[in-house]
Amino acid sequence: MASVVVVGLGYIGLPTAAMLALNGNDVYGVDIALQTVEALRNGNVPVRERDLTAIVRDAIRTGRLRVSDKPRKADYLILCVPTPKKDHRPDLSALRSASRAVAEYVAEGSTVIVESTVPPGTCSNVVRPIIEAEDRRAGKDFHLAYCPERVMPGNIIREIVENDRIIGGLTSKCGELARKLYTTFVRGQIHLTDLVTAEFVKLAENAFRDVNIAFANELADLAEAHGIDIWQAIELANKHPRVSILRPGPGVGGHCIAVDPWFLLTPKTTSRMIPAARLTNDLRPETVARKTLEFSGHLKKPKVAVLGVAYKGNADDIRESPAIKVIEMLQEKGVALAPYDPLVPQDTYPTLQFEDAIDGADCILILADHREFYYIDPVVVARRVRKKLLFDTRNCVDHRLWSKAGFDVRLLGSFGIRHTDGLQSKSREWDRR
Ligand code: SAJ
Repeated sequence: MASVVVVGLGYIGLPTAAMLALNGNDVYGVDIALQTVEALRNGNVPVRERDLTAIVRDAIRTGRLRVSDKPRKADYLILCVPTPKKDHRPDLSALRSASRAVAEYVAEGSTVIVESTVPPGTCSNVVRPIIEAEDRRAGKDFHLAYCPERVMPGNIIREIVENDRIIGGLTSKCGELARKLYTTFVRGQIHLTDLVTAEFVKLAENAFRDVNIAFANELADLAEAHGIDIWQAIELANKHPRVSILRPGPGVGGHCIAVDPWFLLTPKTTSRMIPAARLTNDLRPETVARKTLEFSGHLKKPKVAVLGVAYKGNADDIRESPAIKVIEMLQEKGVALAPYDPLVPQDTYPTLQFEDAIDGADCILILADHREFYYIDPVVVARRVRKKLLFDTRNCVDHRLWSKAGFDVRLLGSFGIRHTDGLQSKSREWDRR
């Protein structure tokens, strides 16, 4: 059993702390937000994630997970703090202050592990000098490793155990010590490498996804120009054993995919594809806003009911949400917006009750594919709207049913086609989960 400090009790740090505690380690969860510490001490979990509350309460009940706003000496000190983007550059202020906060608690033989997503070289050039300022040498007096997370929000508790992990060590001993800790709860394989390669790999994973989403989005526009349904085209193309085209959508949100690719670029690097993909994805909200106006714009002051303000389906996070960008663009054009989202808390973003959002609406605009939307009864909606227009940018409802209820159904990626006969591809994300 190891003693572990986990700094940052957000959607990565808190599940990590709980899983370490439930697998025999003595864990001290640390967060500078006193309300987070108080909430956890009272058994409330301020991070909304499937199964997380039960896991955290169990961990606290065993006495192996305690929380505080201050670190303490430990065998391992894990830094899981946010590294947001500011004008395409990483803001490492939280990581710097977390490093300073733990420095005095790094004892002889301790291992410092960074989990935050960082530009290549950060562990060596930012974290290491701060810890070493206490007259200690990394790799000799204490150990330094990097272990990025790869969990998918909405699926964290399963993926934090099952996913393979990459660990970069300053030295091979540093990597081995970090591996020893993660094998207490990770069932996936653990792959060792050096610090910079591990930092680079994390960013490459997300840049890969961003470029592939951009490709799907560009294909969607090409499909529309050719008058075909992109969703059917992607479903058929993906029958090829080596093709796996992702899903077009209204844009790329979240604080990862929309951010991390920029961390690969420095003034000394050149990249055409990464910025081009970012631009393609960042232009999607404008495309959706333009089509929505086209679809309902002939009405003098249309009311658009927006279903889903979260950055993606089955998430309650609105960071970099493309849905909010679409809402703001339509508001600027004088459209009356009525947002509904069953998962995003009211204090995060003001939304309406479902009935209030759809009452008198001229267009239903789906911007996040929450599972709940698939089960909305279009006959009920048809009775409450003013015009029966449905613009589904996520291909996430049964278009045959909506068309039978009298709706003119359009999809992003086949906007010119009125979907009636339900030839809809079954490519909804959760069908494949
Ligand atoms: N999106 C599409 N089309 C797709 C897939 C996603 O438009 O086919 C959009 C989503 O709607 C959303 C955005 O992209 O707005 C990002 O969603 P996501 O599901 O691709 O990714 P995240 O940000 O929730 O999680 C990603 C994951 N990275 C990869 O899959 C390579 C996760 O494994 C990472 O741990 C996470 O980033 C992170 O924290 O880095």
